[in-house]
Amino acid sequence: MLCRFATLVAVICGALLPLTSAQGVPQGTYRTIQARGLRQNYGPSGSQPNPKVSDTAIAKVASHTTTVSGQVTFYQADPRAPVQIKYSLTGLKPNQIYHYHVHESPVGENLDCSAAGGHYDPTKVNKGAATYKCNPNDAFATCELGDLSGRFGPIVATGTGLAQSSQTYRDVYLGIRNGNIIANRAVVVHNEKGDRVACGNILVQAAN
Ligand SMILES: [Cu+2]
Repeated sequence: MLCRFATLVAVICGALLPLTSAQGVPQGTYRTIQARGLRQNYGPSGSQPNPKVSDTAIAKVASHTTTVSGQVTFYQADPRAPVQIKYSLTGLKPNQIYHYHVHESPVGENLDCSAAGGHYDPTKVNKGAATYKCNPNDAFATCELGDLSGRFGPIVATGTGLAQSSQTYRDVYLGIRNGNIIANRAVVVHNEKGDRVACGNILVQAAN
Protein backbone atom coordinates (compact mmCIF):
# COMPACT_ATOMS: atom_id res chain seq x y z
CA MET A 1 0.00 0.00 0.00
CA LEU A 2 2.68 2.45 1.03
CA CYS A 3 4.33 1.91 -2.27
CA ARG A 4 1.53 3.68 -4.10
CA PHE A 5 1.98 7.03 -2.44
CA ALA A 6 5.27 8.51 -3.52
CA THR A 7 7.95 7.91 -6.07
CA LEU A 8 10.59 7.98 -3.35
CA VAL A 9 8.80 5.32 -1.36
CA ALA A 10 8.36 3.29 -4.50
CA VAL A 11 12.09 3.39 -5.08
CA ILE A 12 12.70 2.19 -1.54
CA CYS A 13 10.09 -0.55 -1.88
CA GLY A 14 11.71 -1.61 -5.12
CA ALA A 15 15.09 -1.77 -3.47
CA LEU A 16 13.73 -4.08 -0.80
CA LEU A 17 12.45 -6.64 -3.28
CA PRO A 18 15.83 -8.28 -3.96
CA LEU A 19 15.95 -9.30 -0.28
CA THR A 20 14.06 -12.36 -1.38
CA SER A 21 15.89 -14.26 -4.04
CA ALA A 22 14.35 -15.21 -7.35
CA GLN A 23 13.91 -18.74 -6.05
CA GLY A 24 11.97 -17.41 -3.10
CA VAL A 25 14.65 -18.35 -0.60
CA PRO A 26 14.81 -15.65 2.07
CA GLN A 27 18.28 -14.23 2.38
CA GLY A 28 17.46 -11.70 5.03
CA THR A 29 19.47 -13.31 7.78
CA TYR A 30 22.73 -13.15 5.96
CA ARG A 31 22.07 -9.64 4.67
CA THR A 32 21.34 -8.50 8.21
CA ILE A 33 24.69 -9.78 9.33
CA GLN A 34 26.39 -7.99 6.48
CA ALA A 35 24.57 -4.82 7.40
CA ARG A 36 25.99 -5.05 10.90
CA GLY A 37 29.45 -4.91 9.43
CA LEU A 38 30.47 -8.48 10.04
CA ARG A 39 32.18 -10.73 7.54
CA GLN A 40 33.60 -7.78 5.64
CA ASN A 41 37.22 -7.70 6.72
CA TYR A 42 38.67 -9.89 4.04
CA GLY A 43 42.26 -8.85 3.67
CA PRO A 44 43.31 -5.87 1.55
CA SER A 45 40.48 -3.44 1.08
CA GLY A 46 38.49 -4.09 -2.03
CA SER A 47 39.66 -7.67 -2.38
CA GLN A 48 37.11 -10.43 -2.34
CA PRO A 49 37.54 -13.69 -0.45
CA ASN A 50 37.93 -16.77 -2.55
CA PRO A 51 34.48 -18.29 -2.20
CA LYS A 52 35.85 -21.80 -2.55
CA VAL A 53 38.44 -21.80 0.23
CA SER A 54 37.47 -23.79 3.30
CA ASP A 55 39.27 -23.62 6.61
CA THR A 56 39.68 -26.04 9.47
CA ALA A 57 41.16 -24.83 12.73
CA ILE A 58 41.79 -26.97 15.78
CA ALA A 59 42.43 -26.01 19.39
CA LYS A 60 44.09 -28.93 21.16
CA VAL A 61 43.44 -28.15 24.79
CA ALA A 62 45.57 -29.56 27.59
CA SER A 63 46.97 -28.72 30.99
CA HIS A 64 50.03 -29.38 33.12
CA THR A 65 47.97 -29.20 36.30
CA THR A 66 44.75 -31.09 35.49
CA THR A 67 43.85 -34.26 33.58
CA VAL A 68 41.65 -32.41 31.10
CA SER A 69 42.56 -32.67 27.44
CA GLY A 70 40.93 -32.87 24.06
CA GLN A 71 40.13 -30.61 21.19
CA VAL A 72 37.69 -28.11 19.82
CA THR A 73 37.34 -28.15 16.04
CA PHE A 74 36.23 -25.21 13.91
CA TYR A 75 35.30 -25.63 10.25
CA GLN A 76 34.22 -23.01 7.75
CA ALA A 77 33.20 -24.14 4.27
CA ASP A 78 34.03 -20.74 2.82
CA PRO A 79 34.73 -17.27 4.22
CA ARG A 80 31.04 -16.36 4.26
CA ALA A 81 29.79 -19.64 5.72
CA PRO A 82 28.94 -20.21 9.37
CA VAL A 83 31.72 -21.62 11.53
CA GLN A 84 30.88 -25.17 12.56
CA ILE A 85 32.06 -26.03 16.05
CA LYS A 86 32.41 -29.34 17.87
CA TYR A 87 34.46 -30.63 20.80
CA SER A 88 35.74 -33.82 22.34
CA LEU A 89 37.28 -33.89 25.81
CA THR A 90 38.59 -36.46 28.29
CA GLY A 91 39.85 -36.35 31.87
CA LEU A 92 36.92 -34.34 33.16
CA LYS A 93 35.41 -34.89 36.58
CA PRO A 94 32.45 -37.27 36.17
CA ASN A 95 29.08 -35.61 35.72
CA GLN A 96 30.52 -32.12 36.19
CA ILE A 97 29.64 -29.07 34.13
CA TYR A 98 32.31 -27.13 32.25
CA HIS A 99 32.36 -23.99 30.19
CA TYR A 100 34.48 -23.10 27.16
CA HIS A 101 35.27 -19.85 25.47
CA VAL A 102 37.41 -18.28 22.82
CA HIS A 103 39.77 -16.00 24.74
CA GLU A 104 41.57 -12.96 23.36
CA SER A 105 45.15 -14.15 23.19
CA PRO A 106 47.18 -17.27 22.50
CA VAL A 107 48.88 -19.16 25.31
CA GLY A 108 52.51 -20.25 25.47
CA GLU A 109 53.93 -23.76 25.45
CA ASN A 110 53.82 -23.79 29.25
CA LEU A 111 50.00 -23.86 28.92
CA ASP A 112 49.56 -21.08 31.43
CA CYS A 113 45.90 -20.46 30.64
CA SER A 114 45.92 -17.06 32.32
CA ALA A 115 47.97 -15.82 29.36
CA ALA A 116 44.83 -16.13 27.23
CA GLY A 117 43.43 -12.96 28.77
CA GLY A 118 39.71 -12.30 28.79
CA HIS A 119 36.92 -13.64 26.65
CA TYR A 120 36.96 -12.65 23.00
CA ASP A 121 34.30 -9.94 22.96
CA PRO A 122 34.67 -7.95 19.73
CA THR A 123 31.25 -6.35 20.05
CA LYS A 124 32.04 -5.20 23.62
CA VAL A 125 28.85 -6.70 25.03
CA ASN A 126 30.32 -7.29 28.46
CA LYS A 127 31.76 -4.01 29.65
CA GLY A 128 32.80 -5.52 32.94
CA ALA A 129 29.21 -5.70 34.04
CA ALA A 130 28.40 -8.17 36.79
CA THR A 131 25.00 -8.39 35.16
CA TYR A 132 26.37 -10.12 32.04
CA LYS A 133 23.87 -12.68 30.86
CA CYS A 134 24.17 -14.36 27.49
CA ASN A 135 20.82 -15.04 25.87
CA PRO A 136 21.45 -17.49 23.00
CA ASN A 137 18.30 -16.31 21.27
CA ASP A 138 19.72 -12.82 21.09
CA ALA A 139 23.36 -13.76 20.91
CA PHE A 140 24.67 -10.82 18.92
CA ALA A 141 23.29 -8.28 21.35
CA THR A 142 23.82 -10.09 24.64
CA CYS A 143 26.68 -12.59 24.34
CA GLU A 144 30.39 -12.18 24.14
CA LEU A 145 30.94 -13.81 20.77
CA GLY A 146 33.68 -15.95 22.31
CA ASP A 147 31.30 -17.25 24.98
CA LEU A 148 30.73 -20.56 23.25
CA SER A 149 29.14 -22.36 26.20
CA GLY A 150 26.89 -19.39 26.86
CA ARG A 151 25.75 -19.42 23.26
CA PHE A 152 25.61 -23.17 22.57
CA GLY A 153 25.33 -24.75 25.99
CA PRO A 154 27.79 -25.96 28.62
CA ILE A 155 29.91 -29.08 28.47
CA VAL A 156 28.52 -31.90 30.61
CA ALA A 157 30.92 -34.70 31.47
CA THR A 158 29.75 -38.30 31.39
CA GLY A 159 30.16 -40.63 34.35
CA THR A 160 33.57 -41.56 33.00
CA GLY A 161 34.73 -37.97 32.51
CA LEU A 162 34.27 -37.74 28.77
CA ALA A 163 32.41 -35.13 26.79
CA GLN A 164 31.55 -34.85 23.16
CA SER A 165 29.41 -32.17 21.57
CA SER A 166 25.99 -33.62 20.88
CA GLN A 167 25.80 -31.73 17.61
CA THR A 168 27.84 -29.43 15.43
CA TYR A 169 27.11 -25.87 16.47
CA ARG A 170 26.78 -23.22 13.77
CA ASP A 171 28.15 -19.78 14.41
CA VAL A 172 27.31 -16.94 12.03
CA TYR A 173 29.29 -14.23 13.83
CA LEU A 174 32.80 -15.62 14.17
CA GLY A 175 35.19 -16.29 11.32
CA ILE A 176 38.28 -18.48 11.29
CA ARG A 177 40.39 -16.02 9.29
CA ASN A 178 37.91 -13.28 8.41
CA GLY A 179 35.61 -10.88 10.18
CA ASN A 180 35.73 -11.60 13.92
CA ILE A 181 38.87 -13.70 13.61
CA ILE A 182 39.41 -16.58 16.03
CA ALA A 183 42.58 -18.04 14.51
CA ASN A 184 45.60 -17.76 16.82
CA ARG A 185 43.48 -17.00 19.83
CA ALA A 186 42.96 -19.62 22.56
CA VAL A 187 40.13 -21.86 23.71
CA VAL A 188 39.94 -22.08 27.50
CA VAL A 189 37.92 -24.74 29.34
CA HIS A 190 36.68 -23.80 32.80
CA ASN A 191 35.22 -25.87 35.59
CA GLU A 192 31.98 -24.76 37.16
CA LYS A 193 33.81 -22.52 39.63
CA GLY A 194 35.43 -20.74 36.71
CA ASP A 195 38.93 -22.15 37.15
CA ARG A 196 40.84 -22.51 33.90
CA VAL A 197 41.38 -26.28 33.66
CA ALA A 198 42.73 -26.59 30.11
CA CYS A 199 43.56 -24.40 27.14
CA GLY A 200 45.09 -24.44 23.71
CA ASN A 201 45.56 -22.22 20.69
CA ILE A 202 43.23 -22.16 17.68
CA LEU A 203 45.52 -23.17 14.83
CA VAL A 204 44.49 -23.18 11.17
CA GLN A 205 45.25 -26.57 9.62
CA ALA A 206 47.09 -26.78 6.33
CA ALA A 207 44.82 -27.60 3.42
CA ASN A 208 45.03 -31.19 2.19
CU1 LIG B 1 36.85 -18.56 29.40
